[in-house]
Amino acid sequence: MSLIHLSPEVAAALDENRPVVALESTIITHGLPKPQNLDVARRIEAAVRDEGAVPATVAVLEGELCVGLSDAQLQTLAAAERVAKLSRADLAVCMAAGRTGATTVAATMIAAHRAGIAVFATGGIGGVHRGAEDSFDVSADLQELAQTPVSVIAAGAKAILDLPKTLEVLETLGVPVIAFGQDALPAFWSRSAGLRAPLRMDDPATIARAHRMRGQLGLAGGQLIANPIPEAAEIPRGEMTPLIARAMQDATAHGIHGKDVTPYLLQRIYELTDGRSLEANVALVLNNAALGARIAREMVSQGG
Ligand code: PSU
Ligand code: MN
Repeated sequence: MSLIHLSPEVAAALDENRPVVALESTIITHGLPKPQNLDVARRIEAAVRDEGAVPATVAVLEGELCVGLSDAQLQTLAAAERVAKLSRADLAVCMAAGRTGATTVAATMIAAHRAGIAVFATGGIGGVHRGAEDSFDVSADLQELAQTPVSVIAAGAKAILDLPKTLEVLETLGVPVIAFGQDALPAFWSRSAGLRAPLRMDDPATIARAHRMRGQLGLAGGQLIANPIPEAAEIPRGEMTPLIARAMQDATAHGIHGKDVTPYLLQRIYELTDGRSLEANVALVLNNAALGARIAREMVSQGG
């Protein structure tokens, strides 16, 4: 019996060497408010299809590691309460116990790679949290990018993180951080973090070639493609800064820590922006899904 359950559509696409883009599920269960999360999950899949690739949303459903979900499975997951948030440390435990869990960037990369999928689109990755010098809160996503050969398209890392420290750790780990089409590092809701990205690329073909070349060189790990949010949907950095500070104070006041930090901050910022952060989040993730599909198409046409 296979460890991974591919949906029929994803299995056929991989079999016929057609482009596939992996998608995570923590964004559905922990990153977006209900009930909008189901609609957004469907739209992300549609954005991948519109650019000519097959979406493969990843989740653990009653112990089965699924790559590609049916609409019924997507509905179940979006409506579920108290779903586990799975990273490298707890993926196998959830499967062994027969439970249901949503995959973070790290766990989605692991599943995608095992399934033979090289491209994965999401909203934002985890990173080094502010105050990490005291809390040691550094997302396992960074270490995963260093060891699993999947190209991840994200809108940069959120400003709830310490972005300079996140860049430093990624550099130490040997992960290329590539801004798409601009010099500045994107900062999720904003197009610029006010920092220069270490690398820049302007077309999907070069990104696909660089991914392949890492493999040919025997380099472990993937690439982080930082794709700026579309201009029309951007919330300027100056507007976000005080709201983020406020959300972080609230997190501290409520004793939020560990895995709960990122979901708490996202929910609090959603409230503090009267929902505007959600619109921005949706726009950027759709944009990333479309770019992921273009990169996946290039990988196929370059011969895997
Ligand atoms: N960024 C978002 N939305 C999210 C996440 C990040 O904009 O939902 C999720 C991703 O699944 C990411 C995880 O892998 O949060 C990082 O969590 P932590 O900081 O606990 O590693
Ligand atoms: Mn953490």
